[in-house]
Order: sequence, then structure tokens, then C-alpha cells
Amino acid sequence: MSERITRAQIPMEEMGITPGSACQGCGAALAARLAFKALGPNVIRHGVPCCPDTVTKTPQIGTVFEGGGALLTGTSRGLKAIGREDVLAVGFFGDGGTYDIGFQGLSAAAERNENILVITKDNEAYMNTGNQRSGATPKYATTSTNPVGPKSRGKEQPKKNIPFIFAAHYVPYVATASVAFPEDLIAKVNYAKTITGFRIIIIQSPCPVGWRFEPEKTIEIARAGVQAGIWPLFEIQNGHDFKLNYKPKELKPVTEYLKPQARFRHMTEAEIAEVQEDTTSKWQSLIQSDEMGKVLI
Ligand SMILES: Cc1ncc(C[n+]2csc(CCOP(=O)(O)OP(=O)(O)O)c2C)c(N)n1
Repeated sequence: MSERITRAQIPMEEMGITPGSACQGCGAALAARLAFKALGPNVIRHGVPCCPDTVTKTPQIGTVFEGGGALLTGTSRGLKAIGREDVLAVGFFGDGGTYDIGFQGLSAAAERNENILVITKDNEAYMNTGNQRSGATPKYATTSTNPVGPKSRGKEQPKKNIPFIFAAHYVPYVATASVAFPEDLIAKVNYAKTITGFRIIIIQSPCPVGWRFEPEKTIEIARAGVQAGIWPLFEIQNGHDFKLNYKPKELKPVTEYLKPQARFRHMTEAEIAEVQEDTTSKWQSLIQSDEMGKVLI
């Protein structure tokens, strides 16, 4: 499991330079900046279509969504063949590239326990192409493909539980992280670098344009998500060992996360109560897993 670090231990050197394509307040740009700082120079970054256009000082290679898992596999095996296991094949993908369109190849790479690291910046929709719903979009969020209207309350289905889906491949390391908790995020990347096999870190990355909030509120909203238990920070090793990294005595109400985002503005009191109940019940399961130090899958 990761070891706590202080803010002073966050590396100063920037490895990721995000050019003009990032919107103001882009959570994904911050996720890239933090993750690649921690990864350092010995990385080949793999990308699939997504936003923003991330540029890193390290070599980079791109492919189609479906090819992400295969390309990472090929790079990792190639590096091994030439004796360069000091260089890590890292995928930096969106939620579309991880939860949905790229999932089959990544699931196969996870099942083969390929020696790769996947970092997912989860902005909860296909933002690059105009905020279409994805498997990562939460229930009731309005998007361009499930807009709220007389016959629609927004997305009907819950957000896919991708960390546990990858954990159910019994891979060495699965973690969630948030741009509002940079020390935790960097500690997890640091830890992921020390182990071999398939590793995935999913970073919740608020998107001011798609989630419809003022760009200066990115960190506030990400923090509220963690504090309300909507985006809990945890680690799972080998599909079994479990640790909750942020455990407030009491969760904040989900309204602190939902209300500042216009994508949830239409929600009724009853719908908010449903989200609250669901969040509290999932949180109780996570607390139990944390107390046992394991998940029962
Ligand atoms: C097979 C395939 N389907 C659809 C697209 C169109 N497309 C390009 S980027 C994108 C959205 C990507 O969303 P996500 O992975 O969540 O990243 P984000 O843009 O939100 O950062 C889509 C649907 C494509 N390039 N290939």
C-alpha cells in the first residue's frame, strides 16, 4: 500500500506540459501534471483519443481506443526484450478509454497481468466530443445524450464501479485518487512504480464545462466529492487487500457535491435523498472492508 507523503515531498520538476487545448479549471490537466511529476522521466506515455491534449517531456505514442491495452502490452514486452525494464509503459486514458471503448483490451491486459500502469482521468463523460454519457457518468447527471427534459431525469443508470471491476481481475494494484488530494495521488503513483504487473489508478478529474460549474471551483468540487463519500479514496491489492485512505469521522452531505454542479440542478429532494442513501450504504461497506483489511471478492 502507498505511504503517506507531505506536500514538501511532491517533486518540483514538471514532466507534463499541457498546451492550449485545456479549458480553464480542467481537472484532467491537473491529474496529468501531478501523475507525470511523480512518474519522472523513465516513462513511455500511451494515449488514446481524449481531452485535453497532454504533452509530456517523455516519449509518447498514440493509438485507437480499442488498442490501448494491446499497445501498452507490446511496449512493455518490447522494453523487457531489450533489457530496459527501468522504463515504464504508462497509459493516460479518459473514462471512455477505460470504462467503455477501451475496456476489452485493458481487461485482457489485466487478466494477463501485463507489466503496465494505467492512469485514468475520470471526468465522467466523453468530454472531447461534446459531453456524451459514458459508463462513468453518475445517475441523474444531464449530458448531451441524456439531456433532462419532460421525459428524462438525466442518466438513468449508476456509475460503473470500475475500480472493483479491475480488482476482480486479481491484479497487483488498483487505486482511486482525486486532484483535490495531491499528496495521496502522488503517494499512489510512487507506490505503483515500485511494483510489477498490472496497475491502475483512477483519478476523479472534474470538468467545469461538462459538469457546469465555475472553473475556479474544480478543487472545491473534487474535495467535496471525496468528503461526501461519492468518490472514496482507496487501494486494493491482488483483488483482496483493502485500505481506505481518507476516513472522515462523518461524511459531508452529498448536497455539498451535487448543488454547485448545474448537471445535477434539476434533481428533486427525493432524488437527492436516493443518492444520499446509496452513498451512505456503499460507504458503510467500504468502512467494513477497511476494518477487515480485505474485500470479499
Ligand atoms: C471507436 C471510437 N469511437 C468513438 C470515437 C470518438 N471519440 C473521440 S474522443 C471521444 C471521447 C473520449 O472520452 P473520454 O475517454 O472520456 O475522454 P475525455 O475526452 O472525456 O477526456 C470519442 C467518443 C473514436 N475516436 N473512436
